[in-house]
Amino acid sequence: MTPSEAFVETMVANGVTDMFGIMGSAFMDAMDIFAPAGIRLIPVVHEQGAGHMADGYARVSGRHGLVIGQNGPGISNCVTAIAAAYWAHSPVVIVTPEAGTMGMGLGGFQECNQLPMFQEFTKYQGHVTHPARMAEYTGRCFDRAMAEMGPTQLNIPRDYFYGEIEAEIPQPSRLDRGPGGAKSLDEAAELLATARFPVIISGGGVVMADAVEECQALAERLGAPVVNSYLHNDSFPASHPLWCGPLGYQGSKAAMKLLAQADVVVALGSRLGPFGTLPQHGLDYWPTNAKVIQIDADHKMLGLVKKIAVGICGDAKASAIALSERLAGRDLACDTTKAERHDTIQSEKAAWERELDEWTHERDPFSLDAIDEAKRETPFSGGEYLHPRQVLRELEKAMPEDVMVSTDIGNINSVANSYLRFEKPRSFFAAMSFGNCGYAFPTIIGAKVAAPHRPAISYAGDGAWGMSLMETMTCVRHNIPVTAVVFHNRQWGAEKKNQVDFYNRRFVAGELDNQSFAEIGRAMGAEGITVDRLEDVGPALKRAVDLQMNEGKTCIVEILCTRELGDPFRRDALKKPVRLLEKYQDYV
Ligand SMILES: Cc1ncc(C[n+]2csc(CCOP(=O)(O)OP(=O)(O)O)c2C)c(N)n1
Ligand SMILES: [Mg+2]
Repeated sequence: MTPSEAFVETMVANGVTDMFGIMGSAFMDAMDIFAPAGIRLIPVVHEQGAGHMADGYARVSGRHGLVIGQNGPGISNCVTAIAAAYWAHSPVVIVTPEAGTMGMGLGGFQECNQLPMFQEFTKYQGHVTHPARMAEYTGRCFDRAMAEMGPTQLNIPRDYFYGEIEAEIPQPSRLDRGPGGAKSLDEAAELLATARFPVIISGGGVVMADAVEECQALAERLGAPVVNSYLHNDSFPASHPLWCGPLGYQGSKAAMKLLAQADVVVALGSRLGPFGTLPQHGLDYWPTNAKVIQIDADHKMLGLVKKIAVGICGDAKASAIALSERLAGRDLACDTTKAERHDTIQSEKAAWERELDEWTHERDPFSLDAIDEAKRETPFSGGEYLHPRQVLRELEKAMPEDVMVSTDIGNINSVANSYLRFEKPRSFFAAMSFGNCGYAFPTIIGAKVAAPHRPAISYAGDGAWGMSLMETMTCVRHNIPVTAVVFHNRQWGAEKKNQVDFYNRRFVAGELDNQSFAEIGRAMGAEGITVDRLEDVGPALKRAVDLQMNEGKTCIVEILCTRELGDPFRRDALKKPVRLLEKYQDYV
């Protein structure tokens, strides 16, 4: 066969049916046979979008997502998306055709060294060193992406697609994951047997290992509250009595207050990332005296950020089963207080819901000024500017069943964390630790390709929306209907919040004077709805989802919001300004 055929046949062996990218001469020989191989290459507007789509595709399907582009700029356009996928633990395979071997180093067209730019954000980089090794490297990239749950890179000098080789197509090799070592599991079970107030943190590993049921069984045995780790709101069903909501930035006070009482913590499938456990709502809730049992499939995460008592290198599902088995039939110290703890959990949850209901708008001085200002203005559409929290509550109430939601980086998107609840795993695709604006929309497009029967909704602020809105054309061109909610507050709000808190409201580069995003959406061939009355929020979302599910149409729901701002992202990382030079003395 030819190396192009070996490449394509290895993708087929791995069950690839969809990939995202923009065509290029560098891989045209292989691309020519994608269709007969049963592979659809979905062309996007910008390769960053393709990378995020592959990420969304992987996150919802639990399988690898694929992105490909032209050597040089097509590939460098993907760097941000691959970094984002890395921190979302997404098995994205990026195929990077590169300059031909006979020209490399001479400064030819679109020539660049493509390995260093992904070095930090990949679990494995397969560089095809000889055309005869095409299938071997291709297969390994799939295997490693799935084994390590992260991006891998397949780098192919463009002349290596041509020729004639002998090749065996490797069959996919997938890890048979286990519960971890018996010794650590025994130690964990002993700790749990003596715990008075155990709390479970259900992390992304629970989603990836499809371990919600097993997590639930363990929680029910212990009567333990279950909190979602930061931005893994879909790691436990929100309707379950033991569910308490997410930890971390703009998370659930009930979750944090209950975790603060823990004497033993089970971090199931969580790396306990540093950002996700920062103090919130004025609560420094991490139980420093509690004994932590951390379970992660990656041994390098055990004890990395938080001090732990027991580290279990295991699959969340298998480990949860192994722990439940070890506790079965035993008397546990916490058995006697089950009813009491149940009441505590319910009352904390009820208190937080009440607080959320009453928290209709932000109350800090800047936000109050912004609300006053909004009252004096009339938006272009004639209605009024809405309070983000009320908008988020209405959206929550209008969410369809089985929904998939992606969120971006921004102030309103962060506040949304309190209002996004899920019944099923693989439903929530937030921009994770890489934290790039522009993540949500292309990611939900990829998710929709993988799960066309599920309603797909993205959230983005107007700034982040500007970075990604052009992929509306991808939705329209290729019949991938989604619903995009845009919080139009006329500012890069999240960063402006720092200027409020630390820079005496000296606003630099924070204002956004936008056109109507509904209208821009319509110009791209989508539907567009502008919402400027609170009672229209729910109906607008429902209408947009109806358009998506029943008419196959993408709809941009633009919601006009006041400029009020919730708590900031990085209070931990900023300092009050000090100016030493005379000319800057006023800038404090
Ligand atoms: C690619 C990228 N550029 C810049 C930032 C810094 N940043 C974080 S949040 C934010 C503002 C987001 O504004 P918007 O999307 O309008 O949402 P809002 O905060 O107004 O709700 C910026 C610029 C980032 N996270 N990612
Ligand atoms: Mg904004």
